[in-house]
Amino acid sequence: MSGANIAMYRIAGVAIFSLFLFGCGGGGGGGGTAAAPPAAAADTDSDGVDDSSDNCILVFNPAQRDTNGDGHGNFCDPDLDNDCIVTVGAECANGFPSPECEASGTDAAAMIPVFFLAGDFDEDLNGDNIVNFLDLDILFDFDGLPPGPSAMGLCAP
Ligand SMILES: [Ca+2]
Ligand SMILES: [Ca+2]
Ligand SMILES: [Ca+2]
Ligand SMILES: [Ca+2]
Repeated sequence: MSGANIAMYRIAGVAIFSLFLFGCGGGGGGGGTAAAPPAAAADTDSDGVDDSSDNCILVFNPAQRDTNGDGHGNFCDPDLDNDCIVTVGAECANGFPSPECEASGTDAAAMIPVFFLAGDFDEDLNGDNIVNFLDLDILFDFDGLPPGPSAMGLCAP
């Protein structure tokens, strides 16, 4: 084998070795250990409004509709008399609406004057522009509880 041939083999060997190295080093795009993403702001109900500013932290309400402006979105604000507790009362638990319920002074009673009326009422909890049994269902779910929770915390204990 001549010196020239040896030199050629060496050059070829170095080239192949270089390709091998390059192939290994450059082929891993996208692999490897990615840095941990920054902690996302909490959005418990996934409505696109961070918990830190959501007026109904546990209810999907991207519109944040709050017709009485008290910091609790309508979806979680069946506290129609604004005393920070939602009450149905025995008078309203059955046969709602009824005169006995209406005389009870509860939050359920406060819904009676606009029941089955269309409009942007505080009593329209779900925002479908009518006060009906769907809204009453929400109110019943809150019986004995404060409205919210809301980031504004107006009725926080
Ligand atoms: Ca919400
Ligand atoms: Ca409200
Ligand atoms: Ca109340
Ligand atoms: Ca409604």
